[in-house]
Amino acid sequence: LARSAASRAGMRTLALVRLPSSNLAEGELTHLERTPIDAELADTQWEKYVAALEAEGFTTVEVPAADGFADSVFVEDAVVILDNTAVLTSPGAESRRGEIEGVAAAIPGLDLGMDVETIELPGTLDGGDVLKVGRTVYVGRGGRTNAEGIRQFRAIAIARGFEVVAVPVSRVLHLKSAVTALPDGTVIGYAPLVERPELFTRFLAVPEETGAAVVVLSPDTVLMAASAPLSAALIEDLGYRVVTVDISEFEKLEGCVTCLSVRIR
Ligand code: CIR
Repeated sequence: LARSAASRAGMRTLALVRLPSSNLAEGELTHLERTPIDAELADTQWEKYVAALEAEGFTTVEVPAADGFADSVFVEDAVVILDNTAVLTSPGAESRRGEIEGVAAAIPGLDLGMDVETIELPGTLDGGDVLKVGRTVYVGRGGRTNAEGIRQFRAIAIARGFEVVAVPVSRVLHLKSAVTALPDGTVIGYAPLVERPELFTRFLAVPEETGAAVVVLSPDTVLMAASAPLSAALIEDLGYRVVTVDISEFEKLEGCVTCLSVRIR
């Protein structure tokens, strides 16, 4: 039985995931040209992504599929977890607003007694723009998240003892397309896409764009995309174990490893 350090330590490790919609290929594109999506391969990659989380000790919970919502597989954008509070987001892309209902309905079923807060229009905020590093929450202000969304989010986060730092994002879709954080809090990113690296306490540049995204699986293990072998090698050199998954079909839609799940500890 594969059990991660996190689960051995008795930490709660749930991950929300959502089955790809049958119209996945019609997902939103902002910075990339549309290229054909192999839907069958996407389903296989998704299953392997879910299997990788489970192999590392996560219990995955499937949010009922939102068929017809092409981007619904990117479930991270719909909800942000702050301790015991689920913040339902207000997607910046109109085509994605219908994704929230199903995620909202799934929260009570987790049986965690979570508080629920919501970001309301005209505020917009995508979960992909929210990066938590300890008690600091970086929020990207860009194409999907607006100032009013950040204002609402800040009030929710500050009330729960988090510090909120807003970061401009214009070169990529979401803040977390450009930067994520290692278990020790070092923020990693692909420098040409990071506008203000000095906003992060510790910043480390990685050599590939898709190498900027890691999912923390435990204090010593991260999940990365197979498309970033040089970045994976760099992170292994820092003493981490790197688990890789091929998510090529989701990368064609500007998705990365983080956005395919919501981790709840
Ligand atoms: C979108 O444009 O909304 C989707 N095609 C991709 C969303 C990726 N989400 C993320 O990085 N958090």
